[in-house]
Amino acid sequence: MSLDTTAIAMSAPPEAPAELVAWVSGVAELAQPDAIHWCDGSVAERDRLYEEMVASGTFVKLNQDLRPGCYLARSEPSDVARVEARTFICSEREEDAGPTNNWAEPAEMKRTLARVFAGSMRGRTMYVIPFSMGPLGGEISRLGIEITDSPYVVTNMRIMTRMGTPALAAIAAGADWVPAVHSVGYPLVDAEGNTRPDMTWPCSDEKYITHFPETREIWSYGSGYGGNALLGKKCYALRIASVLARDEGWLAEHMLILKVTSPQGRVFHLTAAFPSACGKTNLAMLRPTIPGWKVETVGDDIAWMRPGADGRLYAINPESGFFGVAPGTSEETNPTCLHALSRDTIFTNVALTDEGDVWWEGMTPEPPAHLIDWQGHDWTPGCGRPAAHPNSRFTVHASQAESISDDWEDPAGVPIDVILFGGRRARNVPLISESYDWEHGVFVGATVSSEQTAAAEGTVGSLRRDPFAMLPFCGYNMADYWTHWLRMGERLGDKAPRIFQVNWFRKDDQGHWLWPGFGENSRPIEWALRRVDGRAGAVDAISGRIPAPGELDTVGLDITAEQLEALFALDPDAWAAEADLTEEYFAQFGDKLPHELLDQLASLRARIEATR
Ligand code: TSX
Ligand code: MN
Repeated sequence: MSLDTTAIAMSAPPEAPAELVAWVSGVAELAQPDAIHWCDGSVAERDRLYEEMVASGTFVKLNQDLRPGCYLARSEPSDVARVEARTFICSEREEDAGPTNNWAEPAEMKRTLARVFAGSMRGRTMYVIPFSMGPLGGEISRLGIEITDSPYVVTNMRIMTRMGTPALAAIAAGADWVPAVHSVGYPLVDAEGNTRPDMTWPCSDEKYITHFPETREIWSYGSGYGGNALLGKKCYALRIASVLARDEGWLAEHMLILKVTSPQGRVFHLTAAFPSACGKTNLAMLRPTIPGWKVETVGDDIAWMRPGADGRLYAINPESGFFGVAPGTSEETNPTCLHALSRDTIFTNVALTDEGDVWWEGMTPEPPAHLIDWQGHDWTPGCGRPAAHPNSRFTVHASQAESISDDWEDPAGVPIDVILFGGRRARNVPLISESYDWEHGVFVGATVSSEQTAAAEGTVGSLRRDPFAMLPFCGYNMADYWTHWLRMGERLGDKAPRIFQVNWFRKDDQGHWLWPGFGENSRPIEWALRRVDGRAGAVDAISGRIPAPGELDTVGLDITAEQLEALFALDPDAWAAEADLTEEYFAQFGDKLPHELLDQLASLRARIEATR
């Protein structure tokens, strides 16, 4: 039995503005839920949803002595990651989505959505989630409303965003908000009134993750997982926000944010963009090995940045939690993260121990003798299957990281001194290299790449470009995005952050890591910060300015002179070959490619020739 308009209006909190109630009513009339619940964000509401999900089998309550406040969800095996092939930018003009996005004509996509959303919530409760990306009321922060039929989404959104009554109050006070509609696409009642039992992880084979940049709307259908369903994150904070940022003169970036304090007490902030599988969350929680330096976490995934009154670039973390990949997280790789997961965490698709605790590959050197794997089956070491899904996740509040910075919720943001661009490169790219200027930095960001691992598509060793680590997340034409970065540099002038390229993943000819990584990454970062201070020597090289001999602090590090040299070796032939690949890569953007990037390619080639 679906609700009538009066019942829908009655369900709304008194402060909900008429325009919002009308929109919610429209979605309810389309999706026909049995009930509507407006989320207040309270602990009582959370605990009620947790209990309901335990009762329905969506959540396994973990051993509360070992993991207080922790739960495990297991997804359908078909719904384990973001679905880029089903992600669409529905701009009026195809060229505004650009060659790196899937485009769909907006009116046609709206017809498709009207079809799939019709009755899609029958038999379910529709949740209305008011949320703020960024501290409530902050200058850089933004509001949204997600409608969803998934209680799993509600409880994850409560960790990942500032969700509930205060966000609704801000909307009621007149602030702009982005509407986002989500359905798992598994109605429990069909049009004829026939019912079917629920699944522990309802979803649909047909999936649409859609963005309307002109009308600033998000509609997501068919998946309950991560960035497909927690619409504040990739859909809003990156795809829609990148469009807002272009139009309003700011930056919405796929970057972590760090606060670094020197032994002298000087405070720096940096942001860093890395493609997937580079250990971004590990860097966000770095424990520096150089004595006297302190590194603290502001964010691990997304940065919204705006020029402040003093002309500098200020960043906020629009999120309030970490939705991180579990496998590989250990006492060795990221103790800070592991400790954060000791309580009040939602785990998705990790393995369950006989004691009611969690486990994943890489958590301990030896696996337990028996587990229940991510699909709910018995698992023993050597059975040939991973116990946790490789993309299994934790959802945890940012405040639970002992490394969290005291300024992580500063509504004004933190002033950015340095921007890092990273990639996973066995060859060619040095440990660290400083861009000659902002334009060169934009070129470095635009050409970011990682070598293919066997798991991904394509051949091992070939380059996969991921410009600014934004390939799946830019809500408009990537070439226009580069132009926007160039314009931002002009506006920031000499107040612009300095841009560096880093690579923790270089190997020698025998395939051994040349750099120990992890906490030792504080050494190249320290060099970058000394550069900002004008106290570190550099030499001009093909890639940029690299540390002058003796300038990288290697005191106490077990590294040979040959290894150090190999970390910074630049082969002109290999760089010339890569410049040719960059030219090919740029060609797909046609006339939209800003000429500055072609100028940078020419400068790079001139530097290569000068070393021959
Ligand atoms: O996260 C990583 N970082 C960044 C840390 C702040 N990883 C993990 C892989 C990405 C998911 C790294 N792996 C890093 C790194 O800097 N470096 C490496 C490669 C590496 C792996 C192991 C060792 C050395 C380098 N050493 C031993 O195993 C003893
Ligand atoms: Mn990310």
